[in-house]
Amino acid sequence: NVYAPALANAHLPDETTSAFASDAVAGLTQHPKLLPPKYFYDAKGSDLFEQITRLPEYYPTRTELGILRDRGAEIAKIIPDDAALIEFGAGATTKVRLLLESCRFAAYVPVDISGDFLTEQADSLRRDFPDLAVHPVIADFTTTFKLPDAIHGKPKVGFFPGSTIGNFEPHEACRFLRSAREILGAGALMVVGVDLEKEERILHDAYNDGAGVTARFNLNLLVRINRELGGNFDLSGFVHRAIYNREQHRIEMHLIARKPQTVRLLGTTVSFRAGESIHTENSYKYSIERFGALARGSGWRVRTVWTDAAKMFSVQALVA
Ligand code: AVJ
Repeated sequence: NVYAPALANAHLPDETTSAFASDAVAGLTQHPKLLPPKYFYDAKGSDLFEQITRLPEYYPTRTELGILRDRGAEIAKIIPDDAALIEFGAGATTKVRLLLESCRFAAYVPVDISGDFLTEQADSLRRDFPDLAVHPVIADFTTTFKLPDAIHGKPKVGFFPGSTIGNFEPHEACRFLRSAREILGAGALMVVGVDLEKEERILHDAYNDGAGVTARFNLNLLVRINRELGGNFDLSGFVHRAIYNREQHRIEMHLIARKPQTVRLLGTTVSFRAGESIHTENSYKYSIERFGALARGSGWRVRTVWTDAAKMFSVQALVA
C-alpha cells in the first residue's frame, strides 16, 4: 500500500491502518465526500457507542434486548437440539448471553475481525457457560469464511443483532444474507435484529441526542484521522448532522463544514466549501414487508417476526 510508509502507528496492525488510509483518502477526494462507518469503532468510538446505547433517545439497543428477553422461550422453541450458534460480528456479549440462557446451544462461534476482543469474549463465555463449546473465528464476517470442523453436522443458527444490517446498502444487505446462507447451509436458521421505519421525530432524536454523544461519536472519526493518519482537521470547523431521508428509508449522518477550509492528510490536500458535507453513515430502516422481500431475494424466508408493543424494532427468524 502506497500510504503505509508515511505512517507511524505502533499500536495498530499495518493492514488496519493502511485500509483506513486508503479508504479515508479515497472518500475525502470524491464528491460527495464520504467516510465508511466501520472506522467509528476505535477504543474511543466503541466507548462512545456504548454510551449511545444507554441514551434515553436511542431506543434500538434496549428495545432489542427487551425482545430477546421477553421472547426467549418462543425463540428457544424453534432452535433444534445440539445446534451451533454463529454470530456475525461479535460486539458486547450482552445479547448473545440472553440467547444462550434461553436456548440450549451446544456450540458458539463468534466471528470477528478483532482477535484480541474475540479471545476475551470467548474466555468470559466459557467461564459462565461451562457446557458450551466456544470456537472463535477471526475473519471479516462480510466475506466468505470457513466454519470450524468441530461444528460439522450440527444444525446451524446464525445471529446478526443490533440492526448492523442497517449500515449496508440494500444490495449489500442482500449480498451479505446470501453469503450467510452459503456459509450456514441448507436448513439453517438466522436470527436478525432489524430496526423498523417509524415516525420521523423519534428517528431524528435517536441520532441527534440532547447530550451530544452522537455528535462526539461522529466527530471522533476526524480525531482518529488526525491521530492515525497525521491529519490536521480543526474539530471546531465541523458540526454533526443526522437527517432522515424518507425516500431512501434511512438516517444519514454527516459532518458539515462550518466555513471554507482545507485539510491535509497523508500528503493530500482536501478543500471544503462552507456547508459541504462528509457523509459518514447510513442507517437503513425497514418495514416488515420490505425486509421480507429482501430476505426472499437472498435465499431465505421469514419464519417469525418478534417486535416490541410499539413496533419500534424487530427480531426476525429466517429459514434457509
Ligand atoms: C450500530 C449501525 C446499528 O445505526 O443505529 C448509532 C450506529 N450511529 N448512532 C445505528 C449508530 C449513530 C448504529 N448501528
